[in-house]
Amino acid sequence: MLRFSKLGVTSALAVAAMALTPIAAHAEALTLKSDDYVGISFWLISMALVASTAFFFLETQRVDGKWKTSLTVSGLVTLIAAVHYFYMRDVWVMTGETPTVYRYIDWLITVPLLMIEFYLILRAITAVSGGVFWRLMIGTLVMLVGGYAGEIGYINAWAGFIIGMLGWAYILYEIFAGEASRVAAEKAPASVQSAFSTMRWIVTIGWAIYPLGYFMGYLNGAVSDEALNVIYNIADVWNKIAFGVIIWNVAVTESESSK
Ligand SMILES: *C/C=C(C)/C=C/C=C(C)/C=C/C1=C(C)CCCC1(C)C
Repeated sequence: MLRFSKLGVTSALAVAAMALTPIAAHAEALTLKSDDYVGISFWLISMALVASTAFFFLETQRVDGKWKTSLTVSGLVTLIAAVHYFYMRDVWVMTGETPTVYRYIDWLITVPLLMIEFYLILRAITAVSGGVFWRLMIGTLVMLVGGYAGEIGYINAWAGFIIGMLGWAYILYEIFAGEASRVAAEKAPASVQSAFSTMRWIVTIGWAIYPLGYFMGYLNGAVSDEALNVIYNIADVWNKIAFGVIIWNVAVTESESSK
């Protein structure tokens, strides 16, 4: 018979109580209103991110060893985003304010991981230089640090925007015309080439939503906080979950074709 020690049960209960306390204390303010569409979008997407995480992690069992890292990274992206979404949802539901700090912390961790995916899917099929990895990392950091510094008023808002745009341009150059794109075009099998190409269009079109949000929401105030958050939330489904699904698809296709 399975036996639990008294100490084990007590500490499990204590942890559960600790985890629930902050929620109970703010129970009133935290109730999601039926007409709070932004709050509802935060909820829906949190759950989609949780489900995607379980899916990506479980599916690592199905693919060849060399594809497991890419799939694990997809799951890490959705896991980290899910936790941030819980916090962002609470900030929004309780205060009605845009959770800028949590957004940027989430971006600061998940965007480099998304960038690493370009490197990982190439490395699964051929030799790639570490330079590809580092250039993608540097572009990402310049983009995010510039944007954040501008958004919190640490530097001029326009200067932050321009620095961020330069970082993004550098990333686009690497994946469309730099070494990464050459390796994909010359050495990758068809399925990897097609995944690579879809992924870079996500980085072009799907990612354009964030600087547009910065411009319309922050620089010229043409878009409300409500609209901005819903748009960012939908963008994240595309840029985090769909991006992961593309990688899952190529990992499964390549693993099955090598059997
Ligand atoms: C999952 C989250 C993702 C993919 C977030 C991506 C964020 C960006 C591509 C942000 C880009 C920005 C610029 C290109 C200019 C400056 C302002 C930023 C940081 C919003």
